Amino acid sequence: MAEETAGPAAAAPRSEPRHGLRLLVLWVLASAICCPLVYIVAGPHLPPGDMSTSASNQQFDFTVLATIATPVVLGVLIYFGYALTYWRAQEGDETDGPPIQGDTRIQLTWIAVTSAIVFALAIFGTIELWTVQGAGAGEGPQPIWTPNSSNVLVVQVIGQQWVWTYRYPQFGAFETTQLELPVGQPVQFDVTSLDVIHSFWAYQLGVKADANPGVNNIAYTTPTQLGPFVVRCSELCGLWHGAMYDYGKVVTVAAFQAWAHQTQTQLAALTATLPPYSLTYDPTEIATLGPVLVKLGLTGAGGGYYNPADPEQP
Ligand SMILES: [Cu+2]
Repeated sequence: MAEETAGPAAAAPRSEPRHGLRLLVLWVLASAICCPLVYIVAGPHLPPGDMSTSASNQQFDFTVLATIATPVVLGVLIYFGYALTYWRAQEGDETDGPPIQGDTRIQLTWIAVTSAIVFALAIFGTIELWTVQGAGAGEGPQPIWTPNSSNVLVVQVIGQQWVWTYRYPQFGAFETTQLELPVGQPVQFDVTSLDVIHSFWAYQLGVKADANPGVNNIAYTTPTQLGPFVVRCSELCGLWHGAMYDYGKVVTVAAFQAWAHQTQTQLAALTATLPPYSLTYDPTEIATLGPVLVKLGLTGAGGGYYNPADPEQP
């Protein structure tokens, strides 16, 4: 169309550069540079870090996904930049572009590539979910993955409006608002709730498990680094949902043993008033506990049960 108005200079048709080849070379080069950068440089900084085995596994998954996504993003950006540079309409050119009638080669390539990516990711995701600690998430009462160790520390996580408490059944089942874990030992979180649906989220540990009343939801991890980690509720659970925020701590095995035995002794009187350790608790029973604790002078001693019927509690 443009040829009709072109002057004699265009008598020999202007040879169009091979845009497809140029785009392909640009894309392959950019991908070859950026994919290793994303995997090697950005990967170790992706959340949730590498403070536990489950966190490391999630970081690996995110790194793989980010590396696969890199050529896709580069493809879009490079095509976008190339089109803006070379296929820009000339000033005053009001004509339509040539109609696109379909291209079997591009269509087949598109279907093959996207199918391959989707199927590969489905297989990768299934393997990662199944084999790697249930990906650090709650696996329900019957986990399909269990740690290969006889030395598993069980910590019961109890969500309640609006605080997390923890029971340690291997240490007399004392209950506390402090979450301490030993480094290098597999931990089994038994997550439940006394009232509404909460979600236990130990961010740097890469553990996130729903806390549902009447359900024991099991999640595993093994802390691999010392230090504090953030615990949040990640399920909107009422007015003070945002206040269900605290820190846990990974300590040495010796420090954990000392803390656990000391706390067990300190809280012995309180533990005696608690409902017997169980995988779930009946909320209607819990409501009667507040007055007992007040009578014993034990509120705020680490039990932390909130009793709406008790005027002494906020
Ligand atoms: Cu909550």
